[in-house]
Amino acid sequence: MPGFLILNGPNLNLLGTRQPEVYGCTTLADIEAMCRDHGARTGVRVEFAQSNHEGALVDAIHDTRGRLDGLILNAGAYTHTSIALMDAISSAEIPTVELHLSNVHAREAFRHQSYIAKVAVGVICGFGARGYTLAMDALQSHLEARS
Ligand code: CA2
Repeated sequence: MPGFLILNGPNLNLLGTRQPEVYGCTTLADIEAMCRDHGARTGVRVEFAQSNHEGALVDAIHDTRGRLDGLILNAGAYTHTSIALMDAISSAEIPTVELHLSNVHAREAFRHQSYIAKVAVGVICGFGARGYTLAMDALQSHLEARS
């Protein structure tokens, strides 16, 4: 059974509590439950984590190396700034899907830049919480096509 880390960056612990017009009403705990449920139905072992700290996210990415099969990363604002996260993905050699709740391309210009996309298999954005399970399916298909 493949194992995926679903990793969430800064401020995503606040989901469902503020700015529902941008990020929806679903909490991160709800999303974790949806992903675990989806994993149980589709045969994927799910690890789920969130941190507000760039170094902790780097550590979590390193820890996937040789242990897990894929990474789904909503790096939050670090998406647009973090060469460290980009390098961590490259060094862990983990197939990665970049994920965003909102359609970052329809928002401010500074959200159009992504360091994660440069090392990702693909990007899913704009589908709200549903994007997490879409990303799981996309990553699973990618791994099946590769093997
Ligand atoms: O759309 C996404 O998923 C983002 O990764 C969310 C980040 C943003 O910086 C990215 O450009 C796009 C921000 C997450 C902030 O989360 C909050 C949740 C509730 C209330 C306030 C912020």
